[in-house]
Amino acid sequence: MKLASHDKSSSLLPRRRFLMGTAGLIGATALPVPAWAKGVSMQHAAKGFGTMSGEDIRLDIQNSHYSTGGRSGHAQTVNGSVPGPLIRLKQGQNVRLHVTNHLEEDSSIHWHGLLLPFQFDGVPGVSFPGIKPHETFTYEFPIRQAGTYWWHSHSGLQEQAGLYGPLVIEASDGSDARFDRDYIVLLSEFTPVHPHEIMRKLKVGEHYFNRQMQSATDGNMSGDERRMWGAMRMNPRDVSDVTGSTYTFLMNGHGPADDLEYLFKPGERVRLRIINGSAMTFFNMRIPGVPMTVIQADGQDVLNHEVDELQIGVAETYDVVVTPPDGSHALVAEAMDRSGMAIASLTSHPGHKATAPALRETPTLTMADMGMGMEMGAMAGMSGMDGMDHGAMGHGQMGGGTMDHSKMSHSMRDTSILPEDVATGPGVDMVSPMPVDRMDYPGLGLENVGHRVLRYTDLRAKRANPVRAIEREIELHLTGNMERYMWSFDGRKYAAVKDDPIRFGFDERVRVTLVNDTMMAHPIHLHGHFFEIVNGAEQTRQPRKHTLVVQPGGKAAFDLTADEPGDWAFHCHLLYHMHAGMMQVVTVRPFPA
Ligand SMILES: [Cu+2]
Repeated sequence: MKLASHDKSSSLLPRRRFLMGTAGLIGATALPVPAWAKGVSMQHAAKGFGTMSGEDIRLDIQNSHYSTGGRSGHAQTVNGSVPGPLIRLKQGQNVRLHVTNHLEEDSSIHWHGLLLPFQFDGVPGVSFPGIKPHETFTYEFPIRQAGTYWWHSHSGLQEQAGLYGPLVIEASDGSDARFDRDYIVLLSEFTPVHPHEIMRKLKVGEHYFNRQMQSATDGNMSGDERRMWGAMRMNPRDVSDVTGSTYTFLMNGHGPADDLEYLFKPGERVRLRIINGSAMTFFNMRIPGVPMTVIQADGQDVLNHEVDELQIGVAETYDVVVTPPDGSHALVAEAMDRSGMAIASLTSHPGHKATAPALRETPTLTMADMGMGMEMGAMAGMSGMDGMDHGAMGHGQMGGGTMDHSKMSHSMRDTSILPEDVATGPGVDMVSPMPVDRMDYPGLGLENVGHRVLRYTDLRAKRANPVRAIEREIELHLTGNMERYMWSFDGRKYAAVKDDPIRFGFDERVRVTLVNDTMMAHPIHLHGHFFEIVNGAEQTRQPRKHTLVVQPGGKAAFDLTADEPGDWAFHCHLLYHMHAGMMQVVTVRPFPA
């Protein structure tokens, strides 16, 4: 056992050695020690990342140790850092990525948002067998696109442990040179709790991580409202599955205590490539006093749109351009449930730290989040009413009528209203009685913040899409049992549908409508394609995305030209939802199969 070199107190050495030896002995005989902890001296992970470029890139996956702000624990790293390296490529080049797995378990890397042959997409069990311990797999493909993307493990819960990093592809037309600075803002979480322990706790107790619950004697709800939520066995503060009580929120691998700094000179145009590489957290991104011009969504150019704040779902990316005035500005990524934030200083004065804004109040779910969009008019006086989107409300039932709580509770459990092909059973404990399109919803807690917030309905593709008529429409339900932590598509968890993929004919044009029968937002990601989200724009201007957030109790649609043959993963990008079964395989091949 090698002692840390900074420990100069020689009198402590013998005792230290003795204690460590004993601990090792006990560990080996009495406790199930994970393979990575057995006599391995783990490297301490670097925070932040280096850059890898060129045609041959080597990536080494290994166990490490990470700490920030008084929390520390096990991490899994690529090339020794959290996040792993920035992979910076050029549109039109070829790349070979040689990935060596030094773990004692299978691993993989998936290139999130990239168009490529499906056998190099990196999803074990779908596109390839995975990378066995101590083996190397070489991914090889041409780079057909440009923009901001990321990469992450698609094995188990390794992504939560640190196996993720940014991926940027420079456009071949030279357009990336129009900015003075080009920065990555990669958002994620660190947890000292092992990811498998988080999964176990989510299974045994729904509210284990949520310390913001309104109890019956707490908060400002009326007795009537409390009885209503109680009758539905739901809680309006049930916003996130895992919160800041467990997570430290990171920006480029740095916690709030690490004082991350982005430098600029006054007058410069600064591009921020915002990537939500977290496992479970939606973030509200803002720079108080500095407007942001959105120029890209999910790596695809959009028409310039200026906002003061945007909510970014897990696995999404947004590129924004800012021209900050002289001074130090807080670059704030507040967790959607307001349980913490990732933060850095965007400053023209090196070493000068920006003042962090206070966390805002935890937002509260509304009836719209329960799929009662059209009935909200009857809910006058309910908690959260002030923040509601009145545009989405029906106007026929306004007027403060009495509401029948038992009837409402019953309608949310009424699985008979689901289409026949949705499996019902213990995996489905809620349905949305009246799901409405919520594409104009800015995200939970941002309905009434008093400044401009990005909505999906603001996005317009910069390059026009080819005009294609819809040939087929399908509807999929996002289903779950919150208390048992079961998540699925159409009531069937992934293991049960492996042999029954969603089939698209090659080049088929399909409209897919996703109906969210749960009270959580799900960021739904399709591998290997871009779809166009149906956001009210004319078809040629519908923005192309790889991930679509379907708001609670709402529905959302995308148009897809299925022109990438192969088997592709299609799943919720909340890591523990995917792990619990909210995943499917999409197969694209010539008909008849
Ligand atoms: Cu989900």
